[in-house]
Amino acid sequence: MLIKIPRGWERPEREATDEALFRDRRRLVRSIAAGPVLLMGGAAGLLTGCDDEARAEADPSAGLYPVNRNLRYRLDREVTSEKLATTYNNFYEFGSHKEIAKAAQAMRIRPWEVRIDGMVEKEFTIAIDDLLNRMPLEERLYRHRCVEAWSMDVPWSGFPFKALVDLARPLGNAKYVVMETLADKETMPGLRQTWYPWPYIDGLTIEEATNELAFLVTGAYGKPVPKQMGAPLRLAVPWKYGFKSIKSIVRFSFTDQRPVNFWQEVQGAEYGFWANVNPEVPHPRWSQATERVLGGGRVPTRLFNGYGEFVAHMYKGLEGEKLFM
Ligand SMILES: Nc1nc2c(c(=O)[nH]1)N[C@H]1C(S)=C(S)[C@@H](COP(=O)(O)O)O[C@H]1N2
Ligand SMILES: [Mo]
Repeated sequence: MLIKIPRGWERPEREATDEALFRDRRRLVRSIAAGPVLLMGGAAGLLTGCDDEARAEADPSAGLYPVNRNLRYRLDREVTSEKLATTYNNFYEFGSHKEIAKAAQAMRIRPWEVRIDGMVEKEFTIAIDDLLNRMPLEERLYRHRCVEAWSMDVPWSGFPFKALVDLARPLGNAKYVVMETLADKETMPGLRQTWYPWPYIDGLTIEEATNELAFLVTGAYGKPVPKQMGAPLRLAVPWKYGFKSIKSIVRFSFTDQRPVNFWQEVQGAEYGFWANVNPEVPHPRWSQATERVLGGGRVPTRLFNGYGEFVAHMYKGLEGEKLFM
């Protein structure tokens, strides 16, 4: 992300603790899931002779797609080719460059559990396939504008974030929802770059999360979303810079404290909490006036990435805040 890396960055104790807890949970999850995975693997193994690792990764959600497109959300450009969108990615857990698609295939996306905690009526953990079965899946065409000034247009499948908030039942005084990405040292070489504040986190106000545009992505191009794009569950908030659209989510925490997101922690002078797209507010090191469309030319960037009619009202009265970085 063209950042200047602060050397010798020390990661806070709380994160080390979280990760230890997380690893234990994962071990537990694996042992519980061993039964069904072995059964499934038996059949797959007979047909393909694939190894244990590959068997455990058969994606049980494949049969859910394609899903119906919601025509309320339209593009004024062509959909980006699947080939480009799936081979030019930002996913620092797998490396700090765009060619991480192959490395990301090492990520294990089953079993996968999502933890809902913090200021909710009752904390709980739900397996991704149970979540998928309970959520109303649809397809939406969304623009995506990276803070680095490139963009793409993707047919995402998934469900409104509001449906997850309704399931979570946050307490009345919760103001934010903080999301966290898987942090697995075994499969994510980027985690060896210890100056980054892993795990990747980001957050929204609950008003933003329940805005009709906030979308939790489980598929892309009519199939389960590929690992490099954030399988099995990633966010799409198209009016904000791309770094807010956190990938491979394992946790949603509800809180009354505004979180410091991953990029803010790395470089607070350049990245903030709100990160709404605005062509008139330059990044400290480059202009945001235009963007390079993947597979296309350079075009003007639009306020709120063209989604002002859906979201601008949420920022009235907040003009004193750094809404656009
Ligand atoms: N966990 C995690 N989520 C992430 C990132 C990341 O490095 N790690 N990069 C972000 C950035 S900067 C962008 S532009 C988008 C890129 O999504 P894409 O690879 O599907 O295009 O993912 C976002 N989500
Ligand atoms: Mo980005």
